[in-house]
Amino acid sequence: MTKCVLFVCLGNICRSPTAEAVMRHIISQAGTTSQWLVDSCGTAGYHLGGAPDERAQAELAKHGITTMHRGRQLCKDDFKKFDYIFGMDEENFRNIKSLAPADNRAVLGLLGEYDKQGGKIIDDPYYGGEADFEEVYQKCLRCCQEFYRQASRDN
Ligand code: WE7
Repeated sequence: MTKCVLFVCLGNICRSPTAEAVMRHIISQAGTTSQWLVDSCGTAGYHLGGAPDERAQAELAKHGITTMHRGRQLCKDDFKKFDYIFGMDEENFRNIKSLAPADNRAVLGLLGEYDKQGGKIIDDPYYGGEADFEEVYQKCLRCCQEFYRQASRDN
């Protein structure tokens, strides 16, 4: 069975496309691409069709990862399509829950819950600098690795 995971942030240009690209990379390295559907989106529709932020792309490139993602907004159908929907911060999480249908069966959570180094919140780097994008990348990497391990165990 295909495992379907959706990463969600505010604008879908920094954190969630980073998480998506990192997750794709992990899956590709493991040779399990055919078993997964991975995507990202924003709670806002501010960057529809746009490429990820240059700073997020530069951070990914440092680690040999590229992304072809284009911005899109979270919609009701996502709750039918995805098994896991992860927000980056509490505001994302509130917005995800408020769009969820009454009969929602997708697992809704924070990606940061998978961080063994604590944290829980993956902060918005939009008004930050390179160090903030680096931190986003490292958190996404730790969390996606741990999520991949857990999701691969319970089939
Ligand atoms: C962001 C953002 C992020 C903030 N990515 N934007 Cl200027 C704006 C207005 C509505 C929706 C979006 Cl998405 C954006 C552009 C894109 N990560 N973070 N804006 C942000 C952060 C803190 C306080 C205020 C804002 C607009």
